Amino acid sequence: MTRAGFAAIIGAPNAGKSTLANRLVGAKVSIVTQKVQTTRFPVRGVAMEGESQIVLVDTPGIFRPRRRLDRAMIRAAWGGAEDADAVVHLVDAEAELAAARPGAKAADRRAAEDVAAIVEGLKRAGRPAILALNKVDRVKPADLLALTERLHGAGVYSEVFMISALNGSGVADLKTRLAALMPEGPWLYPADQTADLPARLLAAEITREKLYLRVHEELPYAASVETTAFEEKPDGSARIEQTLYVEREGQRPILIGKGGRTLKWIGEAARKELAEILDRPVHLFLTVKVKAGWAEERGLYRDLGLDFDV
Ligand SMILES: Nc1nc2c(ncn2[C@@H]2O[C@H](COP(=O)(O)OP(=O)(O)OP(=O)(O)O)[C@@H](O)[C@H]2O)c(=O)[nH]1
Ligand SMILES: [Mg+2]
Repeated sequence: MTRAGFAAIIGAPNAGKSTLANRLVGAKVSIVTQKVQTTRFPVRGVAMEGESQIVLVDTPGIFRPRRRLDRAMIRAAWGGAEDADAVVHLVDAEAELAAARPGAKAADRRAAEDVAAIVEGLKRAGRPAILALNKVDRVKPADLLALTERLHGAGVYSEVFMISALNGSGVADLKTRLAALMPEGPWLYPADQTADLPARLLAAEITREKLYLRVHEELPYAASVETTAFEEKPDGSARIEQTLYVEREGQRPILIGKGGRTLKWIGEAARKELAEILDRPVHLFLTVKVKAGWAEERGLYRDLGLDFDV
């Protein structure tokens, strides 16, 4: 008898949600960077485990929002959890432990505050979640035990898993558990499908990932990527045109780099990966434009499946 359902992965920015989604699916469905707030909208990935189909919903990190895009991202993350058959709260165990030590870094303290706010949110929602402590490859087992006890004490978790989304340890057990939690029913996707992002959006995400990897500080948050043309050529290759938006004129030269070096690196890295994912040669053309209000445009939110008015 087959099972199928949704499992949402929620958590603070940078907890490793997209890494875990990719690991469970066994393919890259969501972009990953070392920077917080990489994922901007819920991304689905399809994992199979025996007769069970688990549709993973990778969500944007939940944090204290500042701008409209932040609020929409967080609303979407909680929305993903509300609609799911299982909710995994992923916690960066390394950051959580570091935050409790004297002289902790601001980033770790912020991550711990976000975790506390998510625990409150889960309490209010009144539904049990699975706690998954991530990045256990970076912490001592003894510390992990104390952390588990503390978080479990909040009374919002049905069970705890200790995993490394990066090296895969513990992920198989979590997957088995999620499979068992899926309701009986027919599969929602063909068994060989792993992702459901439209090719244009996936292509834009890959380029955005490279931008995040290459450009630092505030710029990634001031940038967005749009695929403006996606053409299948008769020779079997794909011709893709994309526009990279930044908010201010001063950001344009940073994104382009000396002699165009930065943009070239981004384009080359994105092209390589797209060729792999699409399994065909890719010709990628990038243009940089300044559009102060891109993050205030209704159309963007619609395209990403985000709510504009939150
Ligand atoms: N050491 C270690 N690093 C990890 C692990 N899981 C994820 N990471 C790293 O943590 C960083 C963030 O990973 P992401 O998967 O992008 O995190 P996210 O929760 O999706 O982040 P947002 O989309 O910004 O909310 C990346 O540099 C990952 O390589 C892990 O188990 N161990
Ligand atoms: Mg992510």
